[in-house]
Amino acid sequence: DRLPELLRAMPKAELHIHIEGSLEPELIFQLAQRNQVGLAYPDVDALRAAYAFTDLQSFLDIYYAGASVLLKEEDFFDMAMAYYRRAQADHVVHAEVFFDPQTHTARGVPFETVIRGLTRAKETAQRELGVSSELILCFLRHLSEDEAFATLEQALPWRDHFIGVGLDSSERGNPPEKFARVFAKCRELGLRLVAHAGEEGPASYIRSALDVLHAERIDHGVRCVEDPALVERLAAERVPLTVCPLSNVKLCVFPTMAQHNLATLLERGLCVTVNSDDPAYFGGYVNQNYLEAFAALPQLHAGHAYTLARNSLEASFASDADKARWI
Ligand code: ES4
Ligand code: ZN
Repeated sequence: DRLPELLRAMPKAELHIHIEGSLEPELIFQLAQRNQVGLAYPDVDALRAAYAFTDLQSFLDIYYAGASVLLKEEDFFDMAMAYYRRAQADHVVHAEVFFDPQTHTARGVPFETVIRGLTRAKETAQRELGVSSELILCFLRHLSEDEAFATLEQALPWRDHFIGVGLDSSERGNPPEKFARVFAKCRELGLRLVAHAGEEGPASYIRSALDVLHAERIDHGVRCVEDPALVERLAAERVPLTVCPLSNVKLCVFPTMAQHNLATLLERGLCVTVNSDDPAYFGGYVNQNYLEAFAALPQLHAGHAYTLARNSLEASFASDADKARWI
């Protein structure tokens, strides 16, 4: 069976990766030592043993704790370079990388430190690894819209360093409507717009992300199947869904990979992509997501592999010239 080799080797884009979720336990301990930050776990094995999640919130608690070791520009650079090396190994030609500035500014780390480290890594990855990428600033939806506006204000001097904004963190009880005004402002500024919706939250959050926020892509979106008219619309408008199979299983959105709806979404004609979300926490980088999904879902064949890879390149915010080179 040559399908695994095809999945590994085909050129692809990754459109849903939280850079703080690429922080491996070994690097967490290395940075904790370098920065003299205390951790609640004695060693790498104890930390990894805590990666048993029951839902999104149980993951986010440990994800924000892991990010506490990031203090200096070099830390953000080292974290992102480790991701870019893994992405290159998985034949990722283009990545659109989420970052959560509020997780850092809330701890007294200046926005400038975060963006300088990530930008330097982005440029180094292009130059030394041939991996192109863009940065997407995510607002934390468990915080207020005023706090999102304050973050946007801090980011504006760095406007040319990120291509768009997203919305992440605790979905339930934090609907897209809460961020309508800040997304409207970002839209006026010409920023590209994406939002997490329909991961743990209902299909109605996907509708609001489209109609209220004007999101161009939906991150996750797997709960769209609960609303057949919405599925029709997503297909007709070719709204990309950035699906993260291993994430969905680790956070108990689906009990097992065999029960994941990836094949169903493809069958309904949706522009689905496969992504890693938080690879250090969920059991693998993007190729592992392709491999495990295809291994568990017998309906998926080589044709679906090509479709998923082509979708990822097409749904990216890369230039038409770059897309023409890749597709
Ligand atoms: C996230 Cl899986 C997921 N969902 C929402 N927000 C996030 N931030 C990092 N990973
Ligand atoms: Zn995510």
